[in-house]
Amino acid sequence: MKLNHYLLLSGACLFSWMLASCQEAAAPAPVWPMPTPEQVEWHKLETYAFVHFGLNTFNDLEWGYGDTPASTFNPTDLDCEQWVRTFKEAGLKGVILTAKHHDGFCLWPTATTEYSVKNSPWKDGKGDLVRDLSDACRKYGLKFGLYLSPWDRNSANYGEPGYVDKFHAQMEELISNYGPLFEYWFDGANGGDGYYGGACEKRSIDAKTYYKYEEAREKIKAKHPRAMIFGGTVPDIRWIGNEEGWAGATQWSIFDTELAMGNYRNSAYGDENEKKWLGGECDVSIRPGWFYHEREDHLLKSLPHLVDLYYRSVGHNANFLLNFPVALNGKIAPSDSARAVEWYQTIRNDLKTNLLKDASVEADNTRGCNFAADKVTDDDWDTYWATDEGVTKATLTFTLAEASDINRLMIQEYIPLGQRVRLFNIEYQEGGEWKPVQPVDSTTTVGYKRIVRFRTVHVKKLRVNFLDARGPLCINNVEAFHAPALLTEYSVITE
Ligand code: FUL
Repeated sequence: MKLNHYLLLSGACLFSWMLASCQEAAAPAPVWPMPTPEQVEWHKLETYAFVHFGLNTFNDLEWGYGDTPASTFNPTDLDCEQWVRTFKEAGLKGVILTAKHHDGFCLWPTATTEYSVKNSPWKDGKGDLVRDLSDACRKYGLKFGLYLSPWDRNSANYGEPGYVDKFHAQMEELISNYGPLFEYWFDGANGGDGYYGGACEKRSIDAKTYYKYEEAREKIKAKHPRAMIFGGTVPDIRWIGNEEGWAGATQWSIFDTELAMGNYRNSAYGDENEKKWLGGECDVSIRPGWFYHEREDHLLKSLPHLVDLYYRSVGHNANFLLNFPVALNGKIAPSDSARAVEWYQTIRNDLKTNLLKDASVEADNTRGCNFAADKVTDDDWDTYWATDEGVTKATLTFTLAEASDINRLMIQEYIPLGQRVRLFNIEYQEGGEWKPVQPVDSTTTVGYKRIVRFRTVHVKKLRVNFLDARGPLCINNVEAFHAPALLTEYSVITE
C-alpha cells in the first residue's frame, strides 16, 4: 500500500471512530401539549408586580359597591415613577395595573362612563393613570399589563348585552392607546350584588357566554400578539387556585381551560393528563388586602414569608405576581418598597454563586454529542442534555471543582418540547457512599424551573437521578448554591 493510501485509510478510520464516539442525533419528538413561543417567553419573566389602586384605596374598601363618589379619588402626590423604580429594584420584570376593579371606577378618562378619574379632583380631572404608569414603564424598561374587571358594580346595564358592548369598548381603549401589553387580566369574580346605577340589587350572569371572551381574545391578540391572557374562556395561563402565592409541590404547566374557569380543582398542581399548556401564576399581596388600608400597616408580610413564597412559586415552576397596595398619597409605602427590595436581595444572595459552573458532568445515557451532559452547565438556555428514545430514567453526576457546602439545586427542562419529568432525587457522595439529601421541596415535576431546598451537605460529587418521565429527558440547566440561613424558618403552607 502506498503511503498516501495508507494515510487516507487511517484518516478515514479516525473519522469513523470519531463519528462512532460522538454521533450527532436528531432532537427528541415533542411531548404534548407544548407551549407557544410566547408562553415560553412568559415563563422566563418569573416575577412581576401587581398594583391595586382606586376608589377602594380612599374608602378603606376591598370591593366597592359601585356607589362610592368619584370625587373621593384624590391622591395628593401620585408618582408612578416611584412605583416603577421600586419594581426595578425588586427585580420585578413588569407590572399589571387594575385599570378598573369591580366597583367600575376607571383609572383612565374613558369615553364609556362618567365613573372615572375625569370626575375626580386628581389633576383637576385631567389625569390618566394608565398613561402615567405605561409611560413610566417605558422610561424604565419594564413590561406593562392591565386588569379590567369584567364585573362592574357601578354600571346600570350590567347583566344586559349593552354592558358587554361597553366592556369591549373599554378594552378597545386600553389595547389601542397605551403601547405593548405583556399580560391582560380578566378577573374571575363575576356578578352578585351591586349599585348598578341605583338599582341596588343582585345580578348574575353566565361568565362563560356573557362577556364574549373569544371575541375579546381576538381583539387583544390582533394588537398584542405576545400578550398572555389570564382568565376568561380562552386563557394562555392559569390562576394557581389560591391567593396566598404558592404553587403545588408537583406542578404541571398542563391543565384544562374548563377547569381553569371556575372549577379550581387541582389548579395548584396542574395535570399531566390534560390537554392545554397553561402555566401557573401565583398572585399574592405584600399585605393582607389587595388595596391599601392603614390598619394593615403592621401586617406587611415578613421577609422569611416572602422568600418562602418565592421558592414555592418560581421554585415550583410558576410565575409570581406580587401585589403592591398603593397608599392614599399615591405612592408605595416606604416599608413595602424596602421589604420588596430586601426580598429580592435575599433571593439573589441565596442564588448568587452557581457551584456547578465549573463542575465536570457525566450522564449514564446521552442521545448524541449535540445533546451531551455538559449542555446543562453551558449557560445556554437553548442547548440541552437529552436521552435516547425510550430512556426516561438516567443520572447526571457532577464533580465539583472544589468540595463545597450546598443546600439549593435548580433544574430546568427544555419546555419548548413539553414538560416531561415526573420524579427525580438528589444524592451526594460521602465517604464513597451515595446518600440522599433531605429536601424541603418536592422532587417530582421540574418544568420550566424547579428549585429544591435541602439541608446543607458538603460535597465534591453530587448526582441527580431522574426516575420517571413522559418521554426522553431534555434538561437544559442545572445549578447548585449555598444559601445563607434566613433569620427564621418559615412555612405556614399546608397542602
Ligand atoms: C380577585 C378580586 O376579587 C380581588 O379583589 C383582587 O383583584 C384579586 C387579584 O382577584 O378575584
